[in-house]
Amino acid sequence: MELYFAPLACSLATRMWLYETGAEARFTQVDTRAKTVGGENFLAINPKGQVPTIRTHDGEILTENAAILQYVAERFPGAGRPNPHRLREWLSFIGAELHRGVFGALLSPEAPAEAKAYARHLAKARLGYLNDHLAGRDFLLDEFSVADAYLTTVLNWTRVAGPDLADYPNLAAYHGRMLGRPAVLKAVMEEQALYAKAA
Ligand SMILES: N[C@@H](CCC(=O)N[C@@H](CS)C(=O)NCC(=O)O)C(=O)O
Repeated sequence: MELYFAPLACSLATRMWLYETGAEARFTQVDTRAKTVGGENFLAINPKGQVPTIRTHDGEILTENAAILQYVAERFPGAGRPNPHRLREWLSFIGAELHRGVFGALLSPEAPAEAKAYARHLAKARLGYLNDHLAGRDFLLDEFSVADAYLTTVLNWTRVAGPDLADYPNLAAYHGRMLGRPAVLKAVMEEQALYAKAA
């Protein structure tokens, strides 16, 4: 399969899982601002112009984090067998409530100050909920899953956009633990280098 990605964007979650499971994949960098890939029109591949996008083993184009992360989790299972309903529940929460609902505005150069203030207000309840859930737990589910890869990717953005994870001690400890996983660290380090090169 092929992963279309942008450095340190949400597509990083899929890379983390591919490294975690040792899956073979091709990684193709997209310029999400210019909507190009290798100088060609990325919109011809994904009309939404967003990453992650994958070309599956059947040659089909698949989009949306929740769908892609479930695809790679099924195709390349990890050590655990997460309850599929709970996995979908977490992927929906992270995607809708946290990724788009909070960081969509916090990271956007176009979002007005009011939108960012409202996102910071929403973040309190959502990060608070995660902080409570992670009390005494190592992972969102029983073992490391694609939901942890997605949440780790989103929490990385707090370093540039806030809020300060120090206000959420269980979440801060979780984020540190996840970044200590060799596959996660390798994915982050590689994309940090690509990000710096593209800047
Ligand atoms: N609903 C999409 C959102 C994906 C998304 O927000 N991707 C961002 C990077 S993190 C992107 O491609 N932004 C460029 C754009 O929206 O034009 C999903 O869950 O996959």
